[in-house]
Amino acid sequence: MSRHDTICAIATASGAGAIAVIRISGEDSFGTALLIFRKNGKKLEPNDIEPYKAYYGQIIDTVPEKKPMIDDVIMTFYKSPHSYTGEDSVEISCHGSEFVKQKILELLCIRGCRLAEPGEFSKRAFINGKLDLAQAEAVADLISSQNEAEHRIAINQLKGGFSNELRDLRSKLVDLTSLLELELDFSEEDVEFADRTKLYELLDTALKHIGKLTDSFRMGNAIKHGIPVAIVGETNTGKSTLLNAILGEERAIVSDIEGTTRDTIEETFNIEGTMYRFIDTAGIRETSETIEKIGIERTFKKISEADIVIGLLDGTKSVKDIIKAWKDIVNRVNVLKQELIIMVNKSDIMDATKMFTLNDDYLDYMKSTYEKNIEKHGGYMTDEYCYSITGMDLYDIHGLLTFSYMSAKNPEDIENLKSSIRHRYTDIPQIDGNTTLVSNLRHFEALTHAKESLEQVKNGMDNKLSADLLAEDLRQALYFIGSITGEVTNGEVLNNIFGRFCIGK
Ligand SMILES: Nc1nc2c(ncn2[C@@H]2O[C@H](COP(=O)(O)OP(=O)(O)OP(=O)(O)O)[C@@H](O)[C@H]2O)c(=O)[nH]1
Ligand SMILES: [Mg+2]
Repeated sequence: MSRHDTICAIATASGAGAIAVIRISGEDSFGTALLIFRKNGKKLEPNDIEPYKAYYGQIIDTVPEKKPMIDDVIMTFYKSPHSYTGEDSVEISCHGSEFVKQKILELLCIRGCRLAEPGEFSKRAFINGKLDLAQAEAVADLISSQNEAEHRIAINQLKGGFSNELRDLRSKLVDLTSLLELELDFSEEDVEFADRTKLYELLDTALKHIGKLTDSFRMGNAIKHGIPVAIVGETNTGKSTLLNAILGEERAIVSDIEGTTRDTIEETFNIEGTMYRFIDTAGIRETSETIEKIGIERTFKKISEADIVIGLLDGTKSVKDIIKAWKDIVNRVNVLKQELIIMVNKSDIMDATKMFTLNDDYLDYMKSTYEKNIEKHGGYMTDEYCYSITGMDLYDIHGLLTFSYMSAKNPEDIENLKSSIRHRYTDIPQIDGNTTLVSNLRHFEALTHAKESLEQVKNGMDNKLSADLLAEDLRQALYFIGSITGEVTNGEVLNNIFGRFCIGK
């Protein structure tokens, strides 16, 4: 496969449609396309073509003598370097029949084109300097965007917003490096040239900048893949029933056997325009069974990664057991960072009088926790102290006192839960075209590595390491940042990235 081949592919979605677009790119695009095209019955030569003009005509099968007409089409010609790929390119708009599309591709291949690999048009655009790597990835994100927030992130990245920030960051680091190199140049004379205060200052701004970008990943990732909502609790509390009810389909296996769900099951669902990723998990219980144990470890991991945790309790259990299960969940959630929604399930078959006891016991437990601590503090409990005792601040404890009853089998309860999810999670910022949110794992990892290298530099400076060692870590940081936009890259990385694109893009 040579990058000098002329390539072709169907650029529109598969299946029948009103029209479809076939794309050709490479040196011989004009010549090859014109071999199978007739305008008013006449063949045109590449020199006859005025680029950026649409030509109406017919695709002709020139191989068998009879020359049957395949389709009425419009051909548009783009002259290098002013095309998406930066090469001579042609787009054929034909009727969207599967047969017509395949036939045109076949004719082009007979005449010397080769079928494009996935993402090959974008890869050529990158190689020819039309887009940097982050922008090329934004093209794929734009195509797969399903809501406004995802779309905005992709557009900002495509316009170069993210790349500009990286350039900014890079130039800060280059300044740093040159200060250090100045010192290196004079190291023979044993002079510490670089002003270390200035170095610290530059380093801190760079670290802050990277920190802002890496922090945005949680949000960017939530927007791209859905806000993670983990449904957790002991076995048999109805987690899988709840997942199915939310999705409106039988996605997970439900049974009254404890430990039915062994692995996590994830499915996205849109509530009032916001995408959530619901995660059904293996029920938490003591077990010696290896596979179930692995599943439960995954549950704990999912709890820590989720933005919202739905703690599901089984209302048919005793009050004591319910409270114990409730405490187990609360202890695993970081209520300062995560939203916790506690639900007592199976209200349809639970003993209603238990609700009162449960509420009272719950309140009693909280009240006694308060009172014990308030006594210790002479009648006044600070937020910090409350946090050190309970892992929660006062406000959150009040929030936790409210828990609700529901039945996963009652559609009305499911609707209420959905709206409570929607309204309790209001963190999504208004994303305008200028907000940079990191939403790509590759970018996040590169930024994290860059941050680590910069922290090394800082440590090194604290420990008075020599300039050449510091410069080495700085170069590492520059390398990682450069890898995001593709200033430094290798074939394997490129194949990996573009291989995930669709054919024709
Ligand atoms: N009556 C009633 N039964 C329920 C409700 N929710 C779940 N169930 C039943 O409870 C049993 C367990 O439900 P599952 O959804 O499999 O429970 P789970 O929490 O996923 O269980 P594991 O996967 O084993 O952890 C099934 O028999 C369900 O039909 C409910 O709200 N009311
Ligand atoms: Mg289950």
